Amino acid sequence: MRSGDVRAIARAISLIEDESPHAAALVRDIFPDTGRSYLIGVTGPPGAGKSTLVDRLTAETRKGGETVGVVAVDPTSPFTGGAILGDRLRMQAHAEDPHVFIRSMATRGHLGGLARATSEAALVLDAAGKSLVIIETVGVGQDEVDIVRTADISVVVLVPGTGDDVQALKAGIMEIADVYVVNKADREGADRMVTSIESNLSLQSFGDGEWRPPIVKTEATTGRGLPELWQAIRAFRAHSASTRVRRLKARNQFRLRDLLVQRYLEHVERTLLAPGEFEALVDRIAAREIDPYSAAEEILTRSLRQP
Ligand SMILES: Nc1nc2c(ncn2[C@@H]2O[C@H](COP(=O)(O)OP(=O)(O)OP(=O)(O)O)[C@@H](O)[C@H]2O)c(=O)[nH]1
Ligand SMILES: [Mg+2]
Repeated sequence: MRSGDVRAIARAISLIEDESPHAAALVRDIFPDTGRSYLIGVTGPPGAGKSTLVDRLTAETRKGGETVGVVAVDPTSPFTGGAILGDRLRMQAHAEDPHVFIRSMATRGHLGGLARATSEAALVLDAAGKSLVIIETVGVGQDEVDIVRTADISVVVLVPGTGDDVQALKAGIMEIADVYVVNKADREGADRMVTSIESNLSLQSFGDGEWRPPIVKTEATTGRGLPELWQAIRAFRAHSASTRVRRLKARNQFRLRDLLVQRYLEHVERTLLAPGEFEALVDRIAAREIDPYSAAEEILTRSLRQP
C-alpha cells in the first residue's frame, strides 16, 4: 500500500469502510507516514457537478505531476439514488492512470461514521504517497461540513439558477469556503450567482493580508475554468502555508474527539448498561417518565463511580 499499489489501497479502504477490527491497527501502522498530502475538500449541493469537476481537476493537476487520491462520499439519498456508479463513470477517464486512485464511499447511518471513514480513507491515500487527496461530499449535513472544514482547503461548488444555492448560502457552507466555484457557467444566471456571492463577501470584513475567497467560474463538462481553479487552489496553499498548522490541529482535534465519543459510547453500552437498558430508557423518555438529560446524567454518574 505504501508503494501505491492500487489493489492494496482498495483493500485497506475496504477494511475501514466495513469497520473491520483490523482498521484500527491499520491506522496505527500508517499514521506515522501521513501528514504529507495536501487535502482538498470539495462540497456543494447535490448535482452541482462536483464529481465532474473533481475529475477535471484531477486531470489538471496531473499535468504538473501531482499524484491524486479521490474519496467521493456517495450520498445514497433517495433524491440522487446512489452516485457510486455515476462517479465511476464520470471519473473513469483516469482508470488507466496508476497515479490516480478514486473511491466512492457509501454513507453509513452511524454517528460520525461517515466523517471517520472518510478521514481514515484519506489517511490511507496519504500514506500511499498521493501528493493530493481530494474529498468530495454533498454539503448537506454536519458530518459533511466537518469533513471539508478540516481539509487544508475547502472548495464550495455552487450552480446558478437553483433554489439550492440560496439554501447552501444559508446552510453555513459559505463560512467554510476558501475558494468558490460557480459551476455550470454555461447556464443562464452564472454572473448573477457570482454577484450574489460577491455581495455576500462584501458584508464580511477581511483584515490586512487576510485571504479573501476568490470566485472561479467553471464548466466542468468541458473543462473551462479548470486551470483558473487549480491556480486559485495553489494561491491559497501558498498564502496559507503558515496557517496550515491550525487546520491540521483542527483535523486532529476532530479525529480525537470523534473517536473518544465513539469509544466512550461503546464502553457505556458494554459495561454500564444492562442488556436492553438503553432501549428501555428510550421508551421511558418517550413516555415522559424521564427526561433525556436526567437519563444521560444517571448513566454518567454510574461511569464516574466505576474505577
Ligand atoms: N451544463 C452543465 N452540466 C454540468 C456541468 N458540470 C456537470 N454537469 C452535469 O451535472 C450533472 C451532475 O454532475 P455530477 O458531477 O454528478 O454532480 P455531483 O455534484 O457530483 O452530484 P452528486 O455527487 O450526486 O451530488 C451531470 O449530468 C453532469 O454532466 C457544467 O459545467 N455544465
Ligand atoms: Mg458526485
